[in-house]
Amino acid sequence: NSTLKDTLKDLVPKRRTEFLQLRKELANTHLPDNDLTVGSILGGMRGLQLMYWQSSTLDPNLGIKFHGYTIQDCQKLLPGPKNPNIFYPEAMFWLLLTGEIPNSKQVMGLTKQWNEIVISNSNLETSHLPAEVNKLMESLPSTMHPMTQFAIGVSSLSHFSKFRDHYSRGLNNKLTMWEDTFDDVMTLLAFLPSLAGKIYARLHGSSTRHKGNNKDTTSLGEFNSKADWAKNLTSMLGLLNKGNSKNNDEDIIDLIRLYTGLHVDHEGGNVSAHATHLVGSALSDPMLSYSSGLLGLAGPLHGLAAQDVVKFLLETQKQVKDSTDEKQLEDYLWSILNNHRVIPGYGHAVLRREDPRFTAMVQFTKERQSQFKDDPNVNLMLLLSKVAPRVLAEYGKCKNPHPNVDSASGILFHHYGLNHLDFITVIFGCSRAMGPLAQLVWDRIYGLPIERPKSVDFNYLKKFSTLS
Ligand code: CMX
Repeated sequence: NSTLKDTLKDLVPKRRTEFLQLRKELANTHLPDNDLTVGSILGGMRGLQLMYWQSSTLDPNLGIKFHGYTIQDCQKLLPGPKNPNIFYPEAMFWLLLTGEIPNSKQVMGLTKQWNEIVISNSNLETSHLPAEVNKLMESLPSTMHPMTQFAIGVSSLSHFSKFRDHYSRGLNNKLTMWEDTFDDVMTLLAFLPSLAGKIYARLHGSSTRHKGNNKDTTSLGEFNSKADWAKNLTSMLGLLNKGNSKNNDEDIIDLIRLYTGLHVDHEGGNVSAHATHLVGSALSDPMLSYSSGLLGLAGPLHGLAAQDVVKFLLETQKQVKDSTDEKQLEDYLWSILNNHRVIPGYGHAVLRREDPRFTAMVQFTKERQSQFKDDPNVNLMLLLSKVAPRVLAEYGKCKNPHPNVDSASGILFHHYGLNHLDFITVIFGCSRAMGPLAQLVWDRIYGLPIERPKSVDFNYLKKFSTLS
C-alpha cells in the first residue's frame, strides 16, 4: 500500500549509486556514432560547441564580446549621455541586431519608436500597459515572486503578438516571418519598463498614482515619452527624487543604463538565452519564448544569484562582528562552504577570470567614490571580491573562484533605495531580453530549424559499463 513517493524513495539509493558509478566509469567513453563523451552528455554539455549565436561570444579568459566588441569598447564607442563609460541600452540592442555601432540620431529614433509603442498601445487612463495585461497583473497575488509575475506578464503580451496572429491566419511565410518577429520584439522591449514598474509598485502594497489619477496603479514614478528606456525604467521603479542629497538622480539612471546595457547577452548557452532560443525554435512567438527565458533566469544558479548576493551580504554583516576584517570574513566563508552551500556571486560555467561586467560595476563605484565610501555593504562587496577568490581557490572545487556578474549589481541598486531584494532579478530580465530576442529575429531570418537533440536512456548507457 505504499504511495508513489514511498516507492520512489525506496528506489533512490540504488539508482543514485548506479548512476554515479556509470557517470564515473563512462566519463571518457564515446558512444557509437557519437563524437561526444558520456561525461559531457551527463555533465551539462559544458564546453561543447552545439549552438549558433549571432551577436556575442564568450571567451573564458577575455569575457563577453558583442560582434567582436569588448565591454570596454562598447563603453567607449556606443552613444550615451555625456557621462564617461555609460551608453544607452538601445544602442547595444542596435549593435546586437546589426553588428554596427549606431549614431546618436539612430539611437534616439529607436527610443522614440519604443515610447510611441507604449503610448499608442496602452490605456493611459489606467496604466502604461495594454488594458488586458494591466488587469491580469492586478489579479496576481502581490506576494507572488516578482520573477513569476514578470514571466506571466511577458507571456500575456503574446495576446498582442503579430507573429502569432499572422501565423494562425496563414499570413506569413518563412521568408518574411522575421519581420513580424522583429515587430513583436520591439513591442516587448518597449513594455518591459512599464511591466517592471507595475510589479515593483504592487510589491510595495500600495501604488502611487501618476498625474493624480486615482485609478492608476501602474508604477511608483512617471513614464516620460521623451526619456530613454533606462531612465523610464528607473523612474517607474520610483528610484528618482528620493530626497537623499548624496544620491544624484543622474547616477542611479546611469547605473541602470550601464547595468541594462551590459547584461543583454552572454552568448547562447546560458539558461535564459538557450531557453528562449529553444522555445522559439518551435515558432512560439517572441513573448512566449522570452517568458521561458525569464523562468530560467529565475533560477538561483543563474539570474536569481543577484538577489542571493545581496541577502548574503546583509547576512554577513549580521554574522561577522567586523566586516572590514579579512580574517573574520575568511572564517565565515569557510563556515558556508563546510555547510555545503555555495558563495553566491562567485564562479562561472564558462568564464575563467573575473567577470568584466563585474569590473565595469566596480569601476562605476570608483568613479563615484564620495557616494559609496560610507556604505558598509558596498565596502563589504569590494572586500569580499578580494577574500572570496582566495578561499574558493583553496577550497579547490570550483573552476573559477572569481566574482561573476551578480556579485556587485544588486548591492548598488540597494544603495540607491531598491529595497525589495526579490525584485533585483527583474531588472536583469529587462536587460537580458535584448540578446536572446535579437537572436530570435536572426533565427527567423536564417530559418533555423526546430531544436531536437537525441537523448539516451539508462539501459542504453548501462550496456557500455560493468553494470551490464
Ligand atoms: N561556491 C561554492 N561552491 C562552488 C561555487 C561557489 N561560488 N562555484 C562552484 N562551486 C562548486 C560547484 O557547486 C561544484 O560542486 P559539486 O562538484 O559538488 O557539484 C564544483 O564547485 C564545480 O563547479 P564548476 O564546474 O566550477 O561550476 P559549474 O559550471 O558547475 O557552476 C555556477 C557554475 C555559476 C552555477 C557555480 O559557480 C555557482 O553555483 N556559483 C554560485 C551561484 C552564482 O553566482 N550564480 C550566478 C552565475 C552567473 C549567471 O549565470 O547568472
